[in-house]
Amino acid sequence: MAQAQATLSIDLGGTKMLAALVRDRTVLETHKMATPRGGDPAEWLQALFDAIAMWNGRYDKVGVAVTGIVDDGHWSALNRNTLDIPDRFPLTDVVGALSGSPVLAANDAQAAAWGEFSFGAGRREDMVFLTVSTGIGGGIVVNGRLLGGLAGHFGQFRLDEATHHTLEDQVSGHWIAGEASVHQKDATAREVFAAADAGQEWARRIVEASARQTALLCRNIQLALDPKRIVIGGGIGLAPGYLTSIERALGDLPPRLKPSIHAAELGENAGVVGIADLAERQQQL
Ligand code: BMX
Repeated sequence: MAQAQATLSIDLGGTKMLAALVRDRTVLETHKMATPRGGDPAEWLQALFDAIAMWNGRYDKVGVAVTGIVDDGHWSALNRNTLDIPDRFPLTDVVGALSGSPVLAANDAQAAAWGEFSFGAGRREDMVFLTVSTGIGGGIVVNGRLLGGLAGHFGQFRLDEATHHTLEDQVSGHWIAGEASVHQKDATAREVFAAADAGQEWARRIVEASARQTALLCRNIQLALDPKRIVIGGGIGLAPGYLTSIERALGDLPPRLKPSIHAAELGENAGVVGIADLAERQQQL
């Protein structure tokens, strides 16, 4: 009997674009590229589809998870520091034309939340997923239902009425790299973690400051939603030592108020696995 076609999954974040062929939640092949961060999203997507042209004919539907908000198939940024996307970019139309297949699109962190809830560290319990990445995204699953729209956009919480600074502007990978620039020119967030690991005090302070803010966010999420689990992913969230720093910052909390923190088990595949499952179910958010 002929094998069922796979789903083409795309996870387009502020730093990288990950494409994968996924069948029955199994990632068969992946291709990763840096997100260009300049020019037009149609050009980024064209470059990605050129790079995966060898997969043509192996998929019959597409799931696209993107940083930013997707309304009626149109993609917009909430924070242009994370990725500068023109307002209401026609995402599903453009990907539909490039792939020739039906397309389901959603926010990247919500898709990853669904992946972790269904097949990873969420264990199919009420959960909140947090990605600490270029920005800070999130997804909420309650009673088996993934909340769509703006729900889970914790990185957009405002800290300050006067400046409109967002939480992610003081926590995320983008912030970590910016803070490091006076110590090491053009340092990436990854290089800051390496410097902290090598014992550089300035780098350790930046990483700790970010982890403490994330711990505070987890405390507040627990009070708002009381999830069974908070699952943390993203390049920063899963960087060595980050979760331990969050746990340390939560150390003194009374047990009833303490969030149950878990590392994302699907790692960087959470988004592609989650959006593949949503596309297979044709589950619009
Ligand atoms: C921002 C926001 C979210 C996204 C989150 C993580 C934009 C462009 N993105 O809060 O929609 O989920 O970043 O995105 O406004 P990532 O690119 O860091 O994975």
